[in-house]
Amino acid sequence: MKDILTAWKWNGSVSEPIPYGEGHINQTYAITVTSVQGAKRYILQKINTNTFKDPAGLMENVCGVTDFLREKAKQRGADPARATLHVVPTKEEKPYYQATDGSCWRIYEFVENTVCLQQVQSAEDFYQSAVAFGNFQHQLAEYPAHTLHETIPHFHDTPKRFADFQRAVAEDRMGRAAQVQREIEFVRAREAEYHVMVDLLAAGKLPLRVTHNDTKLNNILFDKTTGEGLCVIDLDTVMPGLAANDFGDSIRFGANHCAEDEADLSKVNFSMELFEIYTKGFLQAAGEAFTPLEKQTLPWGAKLMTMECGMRFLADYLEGDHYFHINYETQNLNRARTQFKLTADMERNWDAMQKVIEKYC
Ligand code: ADP
Ligand code: GN1
Ligand code: MG
Repeated sequence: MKDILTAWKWNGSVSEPIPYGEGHINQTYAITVTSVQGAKRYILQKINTNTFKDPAGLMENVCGVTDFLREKAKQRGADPARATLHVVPTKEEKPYYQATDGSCWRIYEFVENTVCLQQVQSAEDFYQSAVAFGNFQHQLAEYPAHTLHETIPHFHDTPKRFADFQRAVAEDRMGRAAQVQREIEFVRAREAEYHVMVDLLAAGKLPLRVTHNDTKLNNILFDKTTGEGLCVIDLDTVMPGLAANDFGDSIRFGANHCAEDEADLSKVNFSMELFEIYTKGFLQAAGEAFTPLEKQTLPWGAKLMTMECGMRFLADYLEGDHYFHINYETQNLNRARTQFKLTADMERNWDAMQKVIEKYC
């Protein structure tokens, strides 16, 4: 990896990269550059090119969006260095480096004095994350969407995800399907619902917006001092998408008090209180621009993002865990089970969820 780092110009000595963070897709490291001025940290990432087939297009998106958000931060008097990611160009002024083995690497300035949360710790954190993701979408409303590359085609196309899931079950490459029949049935039983949002989009009833598409709590850095949701990170999936999906993915990950792979399902409970807090923050920040139907369909965003993620985890478990990084054998199965438990809870709370949305419209 030391060789990789020579692609950048450093004014100091560069430390050994240390694995960092808990992302499921890229390989992330922290590095420290020490000079007479002191120590400065950076984030080094190996872009997962199995997932992202067009790293050049992806980095064009990232640079375009971060430049745009930096300008917005300056206009509102915020610190542009902390309000968005900052790509460090290589010696050749490129936004990433492609090594001789084909691997692709990028470096971001490390946003210091921040925390990244793997679980909601307080209602206030979750509210802050809602405001940050809402603002992110609101600010990018004027971004020229047609210039964005679609970094993963059909990313939130739930019927397509279901078809992929069905294929994984039929192939059963690892011989694991027999042990997870209950979970497979849970996914199949909801087939008719997977079309709801894509059909509304296809019928021209929902608008495409510039969305983040991976709005997990750990894709936000919070200011350590003020607790403010400071910087939205992980911009690899910024593409035209549905507002309800950004809303829904945050709900799936954050509106509960457990880890995404919690094995004890009695601890996995959808929290209506957190759902309401997120709704309030998200609609306060971005709701003004939404159509009535967009707001009405937010609960569908929550349910479908949760089911979609659950079927993706289960499909990956059946296929041998080649997509999401795992630390132990049944991690993707555990992740799938938490999503199904949360979905069942949402179904029981469906009317109450609609009422919460109405309250903040
Ligand atoms: P992945 O796509 O694998 O999820 P992320 O881009 O989300 O990768 O990065 C993984 C983790 O690294 C984040 O959750 C966060 O903890 C940390 N991280 C990423 N970028 C920065 C940054 N610029 N400053 C500080 N921490 C960062
Ligand atoms: C992945 O990259 P990361 O860890 O933020 C995945 C999301 C899933 C999420 C589940 C590009 O997000 O779609 O919702 O895991 N990202 C990609 O935790 O597939
Ligand atoms: Mg991430």
